[in-house]
Amino acid sequence: MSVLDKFKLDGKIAWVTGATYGLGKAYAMALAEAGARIAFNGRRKELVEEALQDFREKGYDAFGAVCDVTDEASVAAFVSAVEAKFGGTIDILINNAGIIKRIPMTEMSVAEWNQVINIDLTGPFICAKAVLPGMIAKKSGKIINACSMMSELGRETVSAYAAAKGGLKMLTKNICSEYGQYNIQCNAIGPGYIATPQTAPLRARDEEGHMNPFDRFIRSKTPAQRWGRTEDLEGLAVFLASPASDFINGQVIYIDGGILAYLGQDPGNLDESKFAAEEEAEAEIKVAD
Ligand code: NAP
Ligand code: GCO
Repeated sequence: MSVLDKFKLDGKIAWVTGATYGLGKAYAMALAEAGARIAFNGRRKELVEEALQDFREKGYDAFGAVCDVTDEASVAAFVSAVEAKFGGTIDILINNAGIIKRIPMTEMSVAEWNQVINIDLTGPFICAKAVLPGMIAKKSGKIINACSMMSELGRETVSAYAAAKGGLKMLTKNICSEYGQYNIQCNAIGPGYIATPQTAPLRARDEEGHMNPFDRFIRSKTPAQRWGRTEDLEGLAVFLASPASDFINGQVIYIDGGILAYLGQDPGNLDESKFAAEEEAEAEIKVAD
């Protein structure tokens, strides 16, 4: 097989969860372009229908349905429908569906915590569990999870999201450990800060048109000084779904424009009043010496 042929997905059945917009839709489009038949879901009927139309307009063989990844019975019905439509079991699963709630931990209700954990961590477990038997029988399969900077780092207000994405990193390693013997590879994509509806509030300008301080912060943390674009992630999705990555297993591959490599900081975001107090304390120490 030529090296370029190893990236082809011709005839494969790929399921991308939460692909009505955002990263999921970009992954699904990329997999379709590489030759896969696409199944996808979302929670809103009108958005599923719109996305289905977009796939079909490009001539892609696609199946979309309403299905919440936290509902095991609905996921089982979805998988059966995909198998009936395409006449085979699922070869590739991208566990993309996810939400975030930006709430200080001390103000977060258990219901809000549970909703994030259920969608971002339990959802991938439910979906992977639904496709693994078919992959084991076929002795071949690719599962790709949507990790995050928050699989490695914490930040204010995202405790449930960070706990879920950290857990998803370990679920990735565990699926690799448990099912690698069946030629199943489970890896994760760890996007940095990518411009999608999920991150739109972090870039929104204020009423006077001033740049969002978080936008400035992310640019200062990213050597490329820009947000990621959905197209920045398509190549890795195809690679991890394809035979070209057959001996890569249990890895999280970060696409973050260098954030995790860089000790960046925007001096403009620092609260200088704190330093004045520190300097005073330091002066006192010097006097004591
Ligand atoms: P997004 O713009 O909010 O899109 C999320 C997609 O998931 C939508 O299609 C949404 O449709 C669907 N979805 C949400 N909950 C669902 C559920 N319970 N069942 C089925 N579908 C569901 O998010 P995104 O920015 O594209 O992010 C995609 C994934 O990458 C997420 O897991 C996210 O955490 C992760 N990620 C994103 C970034 C980033 O910077 N954007 C960075 C790192 C990781 P409905 O709401 O209509 O169901
Ligand atoms: C946030 C963001 C992030 C990103 C992404 C980073 O509020 O900090 O939404 O969590 O979406 O997951 O990799």
